[in-house]
Amino acid sequence: MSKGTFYITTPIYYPSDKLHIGHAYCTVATDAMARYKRLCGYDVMFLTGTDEHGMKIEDKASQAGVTPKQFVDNIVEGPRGVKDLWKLMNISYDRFIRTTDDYHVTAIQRIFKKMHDNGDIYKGKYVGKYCKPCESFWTESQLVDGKCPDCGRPVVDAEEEAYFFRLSKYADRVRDLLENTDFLQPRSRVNEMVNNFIKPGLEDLCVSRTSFTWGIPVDFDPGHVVYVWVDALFNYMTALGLDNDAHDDLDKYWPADVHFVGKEIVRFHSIIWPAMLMSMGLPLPKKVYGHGWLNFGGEKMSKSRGNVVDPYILAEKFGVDALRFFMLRTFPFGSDGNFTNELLIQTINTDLANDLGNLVSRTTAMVNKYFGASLPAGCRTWGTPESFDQELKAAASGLRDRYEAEMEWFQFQNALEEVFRVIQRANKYIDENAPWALAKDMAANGRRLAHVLYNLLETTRICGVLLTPFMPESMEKLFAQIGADSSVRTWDSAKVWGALPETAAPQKGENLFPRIDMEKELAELEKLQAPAKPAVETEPLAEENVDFDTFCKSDFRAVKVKDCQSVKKSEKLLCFTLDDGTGTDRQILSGIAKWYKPQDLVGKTLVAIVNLPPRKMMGLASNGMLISAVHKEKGEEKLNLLIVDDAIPAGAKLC
Ligand code: ME8
Repeated sequence: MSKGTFYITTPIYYPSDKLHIGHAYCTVATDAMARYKRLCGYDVMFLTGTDEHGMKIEDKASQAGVTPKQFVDNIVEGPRGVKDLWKLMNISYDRFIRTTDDYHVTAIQRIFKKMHDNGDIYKGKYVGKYCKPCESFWTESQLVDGKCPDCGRPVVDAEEEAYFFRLSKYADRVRDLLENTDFLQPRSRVNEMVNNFIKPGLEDLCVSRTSFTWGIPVDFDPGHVVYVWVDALFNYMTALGLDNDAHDDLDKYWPADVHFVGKEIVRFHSIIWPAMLMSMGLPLPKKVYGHGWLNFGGEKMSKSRGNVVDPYILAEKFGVDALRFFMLRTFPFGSDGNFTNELLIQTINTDLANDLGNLVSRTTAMVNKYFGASLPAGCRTWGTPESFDQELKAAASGLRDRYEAEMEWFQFQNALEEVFRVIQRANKYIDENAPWALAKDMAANGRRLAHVLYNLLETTRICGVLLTPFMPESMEKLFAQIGADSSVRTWDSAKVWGALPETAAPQKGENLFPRIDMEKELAELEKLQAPAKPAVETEPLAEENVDFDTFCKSDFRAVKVKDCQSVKKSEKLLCFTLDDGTGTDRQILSGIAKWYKPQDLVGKTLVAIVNLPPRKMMGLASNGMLISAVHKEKGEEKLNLLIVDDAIPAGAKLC
């Protein structure tokens, strides 16, 4: 009998590039959660999909010389595309939504119209900034150093007639939801939302665009397309049948039990999403969980930063289950984690090869060696229990409750820690009992030996059941090796010590998790990953054009360094005395002390922009700026001054 329903979602992915293991992180977590709930006996709906509209996709398609639909079709359905990746990672989703699906398009048009009809969507004029990669609108005051506060990339000016959603109207209700309920987790994200977005005042949200066409048309006002986030967020309900006939599961599964989302999109899910549902008079999801990022080299793994790790390479080398396990075992779900190949191999070697793999192979080998096909009937209760028997049994039979307590709060790492404590306890139990010593005198110790081995098989079984959501394929193999049939792989049986029949027939099989030669594999990975991880990273090109006349006003000159000194009390600044061809020395300060020794620059000819307004730094005047080139090498920031040919005289104009 079903324990009820459980509806869980991942964000729907932008098919603007191939996905990487950063994307797989959230989906693997969702999959583990969905499998766990199914194991517990819930009727689970696990939704994932793709978010296929927006200016970025339109731009990318045009660069690739195909239509936007052809472009997204290839990334979603094509080789090594989104669906292939989920197959590789063994993702057990129940439904896959594409926002280009007809039913979704129609439903969004109806939803938009309803919010227009109820007065929450109105027409106005949008003037502000837009971040193309994030598909986000920002006001000037929200920018950080003039750039997108989410991703740090340049924004473009946007001004157009547009529809607005009355987000401001829902500010108090949303604040109450965040502050006084468990809606948003982990709790630390609540302060972030309230302080950064609600307290400064929620502004109405621009929810239509006219500057591009690749979106869902507003059917009552041609030329407008629905803002991609309105289109995207409602996927969680259209996929169940909201305002469409393609599905009919809304009553059964809505409200969602939890939306798993990355931390940078918590704002959309915990402020805009509930406000729109309030406007529509619809029930709110029960929870939003904002997980951390998988970083690589200290920065969020993302295609535009060029620091992505290819899941295919890792899965082929180490197996999908090891990769799934690694992501959830190593990093707390709510915080960021830094991916390294070393850490991956270390986790596989320690937890999977040493602890779990050894337990299974040693136990099954000993059963076969000392008893043949199976243990003798009755061995479960033979002998007087030793204190370490009691300890092991207590640890294993109490495990399910401890694991459940962690899983219910999405604490995968802690749940796995509980399981591995028991596995480690079982390995210690082997040493405490020294079965090889007992086996020397089977007449005297045979019964004790059988009992010890039974305890080990039974502990392994319980751990195997609880590891199934994380490593489904490997646990199938584990169960086959310890002789546990489907009746003792259940949630209920995970709490019952002794459920494994004594005469189950364990069979030593292939090594579940072979030990990895760290040095050899690291060297190979380095080679394989090199193309995906460029040694040299440069800033993306500016998205905004500067008009020609403005550019021509900048006066670039060759300048010769007459003197260069460190600036007292400053770690960054160097003070240059320059010949700019006018006959009067020019002083410029430049924050490049990290890269140059002052004496090395004397006599060099550099390039400076000389018509910037004077600035004071550390009490010294700076009249212009030296031009340098910046890039990153293996994640480290590098800077090179533009040093030009000595044949260029000081004062020569660059044009
Ligand atoms: O945000 N580590 O799509 P998306 C962890 N279409 N998670 C990561 C990650 C990393 N390195 N890189 C990406 C969108 N993600 C929207 C969602 S939902 C209505 C619309 C996560 O493809 C990211 O945090 O850019 C996000 O949760 C998910 O991948 C999809 O990102």
